[in-house]
Amino acid sequence: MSRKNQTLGEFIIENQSSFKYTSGELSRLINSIRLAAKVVNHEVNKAGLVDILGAFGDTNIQGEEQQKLDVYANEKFIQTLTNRNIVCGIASEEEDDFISINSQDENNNNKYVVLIDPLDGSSNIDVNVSVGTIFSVYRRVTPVGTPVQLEDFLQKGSQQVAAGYVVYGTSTMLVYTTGHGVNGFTLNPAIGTFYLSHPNMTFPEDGKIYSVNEGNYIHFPQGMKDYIKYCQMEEGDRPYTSRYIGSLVSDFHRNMIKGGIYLYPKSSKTSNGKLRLLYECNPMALIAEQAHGKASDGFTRILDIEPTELHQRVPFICGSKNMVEKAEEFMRLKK
Ligand code: AHM
Ligand code: MG
Repeated sequence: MSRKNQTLGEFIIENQSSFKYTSGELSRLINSIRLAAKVVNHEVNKAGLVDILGAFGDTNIQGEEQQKLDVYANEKFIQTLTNRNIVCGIASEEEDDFISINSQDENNNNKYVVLIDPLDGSSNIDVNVSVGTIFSVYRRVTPVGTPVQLEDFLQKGSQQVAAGYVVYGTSTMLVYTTGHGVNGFTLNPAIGTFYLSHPNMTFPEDGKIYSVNEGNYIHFPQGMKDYIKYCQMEEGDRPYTSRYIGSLVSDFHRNMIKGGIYLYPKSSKTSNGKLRLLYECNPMALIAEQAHGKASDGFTRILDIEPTELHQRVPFICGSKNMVEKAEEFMRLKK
């Protein structure tokens, strides 16, 4: 039984028996993410104080400039999961290829792989706006004890055993699901402990907020343009309110609490949108569905998409169920 003010540590132990496979491995994994999140949070919070801002001078596989904190967060999450011998493989948005942990230890019988976006929305760092970490967990499909393969990572989102995010906001929160609803924990920075503050989080069925980078409107497909016009039309409870932080985790988090829809469609400039299926869309889609919301590429359920490559991008529509269904209706009318 979860109760408010329970620590994340207590919650993990008490809920361990509800996991499909109860070896304790998944509990250790969530614990490691909790630890790395605290370390990254500490660094994110002092970003304005130390000379850590600015481009690192490196570009990641998507050809984008990396910020120093991206590199730091990437290292911390990988180190924590590797050193504690928790998983057999890791794929990160900041790495070109996946990392096999088996290859370093032949006795590694771990079953889980983690996919992570260590610091999402990092262009927000140097203007002191919230950023986040997104993670996704799968059971490997290749035999335990052998080096992980690409197919262990290229699984459909519906196969995820856990997913979550950390939002480094006015408070730092860790929100996650292991397939039994969504729970949110707030960090008390004075003692470094996460407390259950948001048990059983759910999207309101309907909402009044739409979140989209409207600067790209001219490049959107007609169905998306029509849906945005619908959001702005005066009728019933419309026009909706427009809110866009440009940090997926924060936009999603607000919409889950207040009711809303997040849209990152394809455009004439980006044929598959911007967001990555494996590191961003799948984990957020699992959380959305577990919170009674919906996630789609406009036509297909995100969790049903068969991945073909690690850094694949996909259009992303996610949020309150009725709002996502309405957006899909418009998309179907005019592809
Ligand atoms: P990133 O992984 O490079 O940080 O990009 C992902 C971010 C999301 O957090 C955010 O919703 C989106 O990019 C914003 O993109 P845009 O600036 O094009 O609106
Ligand atoms: Mg990202």
